[in-house]
Amino acid sequence: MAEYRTFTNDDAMRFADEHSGLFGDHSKLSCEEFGDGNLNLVFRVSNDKGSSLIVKQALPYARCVGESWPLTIDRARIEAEVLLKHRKLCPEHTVEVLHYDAEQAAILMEDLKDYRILRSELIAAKQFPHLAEQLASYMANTLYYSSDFALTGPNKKQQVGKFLNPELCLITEDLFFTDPYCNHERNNIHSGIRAEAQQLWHDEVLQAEVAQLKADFLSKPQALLHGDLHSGSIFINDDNCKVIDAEFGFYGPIGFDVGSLLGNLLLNYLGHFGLTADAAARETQQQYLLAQIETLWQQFSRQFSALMSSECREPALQNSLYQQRFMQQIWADSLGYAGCELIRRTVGLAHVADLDTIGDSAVRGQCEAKALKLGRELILQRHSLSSMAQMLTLLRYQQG
Ligand code: SR1
Ligand code: MG
Repeated sequence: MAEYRTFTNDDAMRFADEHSGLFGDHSKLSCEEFGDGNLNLVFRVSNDKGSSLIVKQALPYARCVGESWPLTIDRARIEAEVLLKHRKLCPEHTVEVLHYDAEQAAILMEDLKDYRILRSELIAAKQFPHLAEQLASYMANTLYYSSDFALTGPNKKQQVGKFLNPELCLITEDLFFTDPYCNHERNNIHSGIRAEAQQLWHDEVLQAEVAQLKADFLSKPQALLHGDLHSGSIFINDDNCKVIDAEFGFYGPIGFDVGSLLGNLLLNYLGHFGLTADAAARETQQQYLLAQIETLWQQFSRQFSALMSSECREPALQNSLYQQRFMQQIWADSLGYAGCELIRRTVGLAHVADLDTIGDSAVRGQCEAKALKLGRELILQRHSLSSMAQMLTLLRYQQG
């Protein structure tokens, strides 16, 4: 295929057939487009023997808004290259990319058909015993091995250059750190929390802290981030989980990935006040989520610290006091970015189903108000909350 054109089902089948040995007989293929994300086309191509692959194509605009929001199709390159890199660093928990075509901005990848999207599963109050350990391992490996602790100075700078992702970073810069704190037309505010949302626009103390977090996002290239590590970017089953959708990847602050994930687990925790009517079932699910949140940080910080102390090749960075300070900084950043995620998913352009699918409008408003309040406290208190136990105490105290 030559010039870029938006794939039809036939194009996707041809693409999958050409670039994999999986199918054999082209005439027996079928295809459906089932993308429901914000940006891309996603096709499943199957044969009559039950084999299937995924074709993902970047559209030249943001799908959720339309052609009035043009967007580079080079994001498919970033996505393919981040996934290939992360798969080298953590093969167990990264989806496999089989082929990438720059011209068509299309990626051929494995179909995780034995897996489900984590967000939908958590909304349905499902539990996965290894969730926190597996995601902690994914983050520790991908973030440590792409950082200054593992790479030489020249190699790291070359990697930073390769993964510059200005257009998608700008989306995050706007949606995460700017829109929720002003009366922006892109915001999407439920009528039940209009007053709480308006308070954000005049909260200069909060805005100063968000400015610091944004400045760090702009200028702290610590590691190759996934860049959009929410529960819709994770496929899971009882045995394993795999991360997908890395088009927002770039070199940024490590706490951004950790905080995005923590923020989404917290959104789900708050959502269950409206999603799960039965008090005992709700309590069980929320306890499960809190245990996962605790384990996620414990395991991530333990693994990342162990890697720093045993693998670091750069003499100056081997200093153990410096390494402790580095972990404390990741912790505070993670809380701050988790707080931003809670706020932007509640009043910004891109919401989450954990809150949006709460049927009772008044209850939804209460859950969203809790998300704004918790988000604000996490941002403001990120340097004084010195442990996960303290963070969980804040959460329980606020909801009590
Ligand atoms: C216009 S893109 C909106 C959001 O969807 C993506 O998944 C990112 O989270 C982005 O902020
Ligand atoms: Mg995505």
